[in-house]
Amino acid sequence: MMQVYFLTPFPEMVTAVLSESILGRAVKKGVAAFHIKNLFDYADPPHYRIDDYPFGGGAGMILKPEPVFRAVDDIKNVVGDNTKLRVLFPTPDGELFSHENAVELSKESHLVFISGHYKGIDQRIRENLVTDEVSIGDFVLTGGELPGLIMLDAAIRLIPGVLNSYESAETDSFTEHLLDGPHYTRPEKYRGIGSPKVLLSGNHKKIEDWKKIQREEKTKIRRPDLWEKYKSLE
Ligand code: 6GU
Repeated sequence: MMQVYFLTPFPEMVTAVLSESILGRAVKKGVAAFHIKNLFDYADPPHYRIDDYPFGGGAGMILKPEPVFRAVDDIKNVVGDNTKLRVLFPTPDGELFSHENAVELSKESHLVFISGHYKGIDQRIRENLVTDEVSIGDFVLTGGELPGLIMLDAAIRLIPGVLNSYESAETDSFTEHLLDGPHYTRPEKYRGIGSPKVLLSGNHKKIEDWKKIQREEKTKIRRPDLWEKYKSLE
C-alpha cells in the first residue's frame, strides 16, 4: 500500500479532494493511505507562526524551516530509517511534471508532499529534505495543494487495481506519445448529427486503423512536440 503524506497549512483543502471519487476509492481498496499533516501543529507557541520575512528583504513571506523539518522527522520516526522517502515540493520553478513522472511516482511506496502558500520556502528545506521540485506548467498558483493533488491523482490512477476496466489507463493521452482520439456513444444520430460509420461497421481492423489515424492527426496539429517524439520511436 502506498503511504502518502501531505504537509500543508490548509489540510481541509487536501482532505476534500482525497476523500472523493477515484482517490477515495483507492483508500477503500487499500491501495493507498493518505496522512494529512497541518504545518501549524509543528510551529512554536505562543504565536504558531510558520512564515516570516525574507532575509535580505524583498516582497512576500517565506515558509520557516522548523515546522517542515519537524513534520518530516515525525514521518521518519513512523516509517523508520531504512525507508526511502520521495519528498516532492510543488513549485513553479520546478521541473515540468509529465506522464513519465506519474508512472515513476505510482511505483513508490512512500510519498511526501510539502506545500506552502508563500512567496517561497526556506532554501534549507529544498536542499536538505526535498528530493523533487516539480511544476505543473508555466503559470503561477496560490499554493502547492492543487498541483500536489494533481500529481497524486495522475500517479494513483496508474496503480494496478485503482481503475476498473471501463476507466482503463491503457489508451490515455501520452501513453504512446499520442493524444487520445474522439469517442462516440448512443444515440447514433443526435440532433441530426451522426456518428462515424466505421465505428458501427463491426470491422475491428478498420476501426483500429481509423482510431489510430484520428489520434495521429490530432497529435500532429495540436502537439507537434509529441508528434516528433512519436515518429522518432516508430
Ligand atoms: Cl507546482 N505550484 C505553484 N504554486 N504554482 C504552479 C505550480 C506549482 N506549477 C505551476 N504553477
